[in-house]
Formats: sequence, C-alpha cells, structure tokens
Amino acid sequence: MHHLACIHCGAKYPPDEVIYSCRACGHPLEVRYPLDRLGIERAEWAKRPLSVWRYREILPVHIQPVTLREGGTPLYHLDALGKEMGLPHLYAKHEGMNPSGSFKDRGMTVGVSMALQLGKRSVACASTGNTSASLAMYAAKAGIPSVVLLPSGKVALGKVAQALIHGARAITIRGNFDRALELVQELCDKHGLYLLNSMNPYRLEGQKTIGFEILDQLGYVPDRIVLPVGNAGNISAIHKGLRELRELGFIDRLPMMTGIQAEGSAPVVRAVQENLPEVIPEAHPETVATAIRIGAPVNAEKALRAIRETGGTAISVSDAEILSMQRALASREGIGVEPASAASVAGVKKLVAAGVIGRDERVVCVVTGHLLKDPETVVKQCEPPQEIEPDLPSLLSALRL
Ligand code: AN7
Repeated sequence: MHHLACIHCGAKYPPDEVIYSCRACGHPLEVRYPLDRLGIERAEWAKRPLSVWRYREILPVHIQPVTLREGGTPLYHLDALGKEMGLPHLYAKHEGMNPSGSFKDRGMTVGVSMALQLGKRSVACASTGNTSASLAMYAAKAGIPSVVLLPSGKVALGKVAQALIHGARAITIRGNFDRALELVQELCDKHGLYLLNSMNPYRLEGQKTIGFEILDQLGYVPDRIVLPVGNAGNISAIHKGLRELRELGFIDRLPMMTGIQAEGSAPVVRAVQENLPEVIPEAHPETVATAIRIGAPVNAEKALRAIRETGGTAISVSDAEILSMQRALASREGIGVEPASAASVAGVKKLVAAGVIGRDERVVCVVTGHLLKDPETVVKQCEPPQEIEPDLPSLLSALRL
C-alpha cells in the first residue's frame, strides 16, 4: 500500500488522509509506493493498451477507476521543424488528443477516482481553463457535482464551453488564477469538497504516465523532455514517475527536464537562471498563452528539483515566438495545439540557437492542449476565408485558375 510523504521534511501520512500539504512544515506531498514489493513486470505492461491504466500498479487507485480512455496519445516525429532546427531526433507528444483535449485528463481520471475512493462526493478546482474542462468532464462521468473557479475574461472559449456543458458550477472571479487558487483551497478546507488542483499529490500520479508512455513509445530514454510550465505540476509529475522507473531498475538515467514559460509569466525561469533557492512569485503574470498565465506556481519546489537534479534548464519565450510556433506546428507538421503547448517547441528552437541543446540530442516536447481550446487566438492570427458569389467563375477567379 502507498502512503503520502512530505518532500521537504519526510513526514508520513496514511493513504486515506485528505491532505494537500505537510501539516508539520507546509511543503508539498508526494505519493510513495513500496516499489521493491510490488512485483511489477515490464513485459506485463507491454501487453496492455497504451494508456494511463497500463501502469496501474504504481497508481494509487484500488477501485474501478472513473475513466474516459485517457492517455495513449500519439508521439509524432517533427520532420519539417526538426530539419529546420537541425535536430533529427525531435518529437512531440500530443496531449491534446486526450478526451477533453489536454493532459489534465490523466490527472483527473486518477484524481476523481481518488475522490470516490476517499468517500468524497464533490470536487473543485481553480483553473486557467483546462483543469476545469477536465474536472467537469470526469465529475460528469462519476455522477458527482463539481465547482470550478476561473479568472474572469482570461480563459479560452473552448475551455469555458467544456466546463459549462459538462455541468460544472462555474464561477469567474475578478482576480487572476493565483487568487482563484487561494480561494478554492479555503472553500475545500471549510466545506469538504475534494480539491483537484495540482497540490493534490494523487492527481499528479496520473500525469506521470506521460513519461512512461514516452519511454514505451520510443523504446529508449530521451535525452531531454521539454514542457510548458504554469503551476509546474506536470514537469514535477513526469520527473517523479521516471525516478520510480529508475528505482525499479527499468531505466538507468533520467532525461534533462526542461521547462518553458512565457516571458510575462516566468517565475520558475528566473529562479533557475539566477540560481535562487526558491521561486519568487510574479504578482502580475501576463501572456497570450492564458493556460500558463500563473505567477505563483504551487509545485515550484518539486519543479526546481526536477530541473536541477537532471541537469535540465528553463527559459522563457515571447508571445510572438509562441504564436509563430503555433502556426508552424499547424501548417508544417499538421499538429494543432493551443499557444501554451507551442511554447515547449518554441523553447527548443531557442535553446538550439543558443547552443544549449546539441544537434544529436533526442528531444521530446510535450504539447499539452488541443488547438480548438482557444479558437479566438487562432482566428485573430489568420486571414478570414474569402467570400464569393456561388458560381464557378467566381471560384476560379478567387483561386486564380
Ligand atoms: C495547455 O488548467 O493550470 O505546469 O488551471 O493548460 O502543470 O501547471 C493549466 C496548465 C501547460 C501548465 N499547458 O501545466 C489549469 C492550468 C496547458 C495547460 C500547462 C497548463 P502545469
């Protein structure tokens, strides 16, 4: 049986305790398994469908999970963009191909299952959009109510649409994501809703399977995994999972964990580049990539460890670089992602130009959310379709044929 442990002071908590940070020191918790006693066979995993639940022995859920078939997302080789950057081994793991269109579904299939396992009957989160869409969807599947808190005017249209149609009680606040997160924590503390933001250590367990799938799809450990960073949960989760595989003896080294943030919202990058002991929150984060418009990442401590222990790095990219890479992925690779997701590939381009990423490196970018999440940002960048009279001469003339 697993237990919870503080990553800072090591305090231990039983698996059925509803707790989101260490009572002794306030630092983040993680789930720990008796890995040497689980008797996991890698060959057994290979027989199961590629999905979050392929790896169920190192997930905390013991009931029938609440699932919509998450995970098993494609890993694409980026032929055109890799060639242009001089990187023959550049890949994108398209997490936009999950049921709700983002990687959050991996966290929510585990997180909402845990809510039921722990006897909780309602769930809540604050969100820049994707977490709320995913939570609403899995709460609908589980048949329990959900509450989502969103920063007013700063959530992409598709994500709001999802939260609403899947039946979440959606509230927008006149404040940013960081404030919404403080508020929902208070709500959950006082009223017993189950909190499914990424300080919930069980939710991150689902997300660590991104790293497992990458290894299973490539057949080797890549040199580097690159992610957009907001609350810094995903980069921490993938690192944690890969550490477990190393402990199990399945791999002997870890990829360099590399985080990309938007220039106007880059507290983790600053901490890495200035070698600060901890992340200093950014009071007024701003970026076109609203998914990662987050100034006070709750998993900063875990993320700094992930980056530093693996010899990775973090850099920021401008909104213009993000949007340009969103267009390049769409028009040259056929991969449609939302702005935050394009940040990871834009970051790789910048790191190659700076000589940080070597040409022979095998690099996997996690592209985290689908293009259709944020149609407004897409339409703003493109010429509208040309309208013509409904006859062949007009069509031929429009096509200059
Ligand atoms: C597409 O939905 O925080 O660094 O509330 O939606 O693990 O926070 C979304 C984050 C990257 C950053 N890409 O991941 C939310 C939320 C996309 C995202 C991130 C988010 P973390």
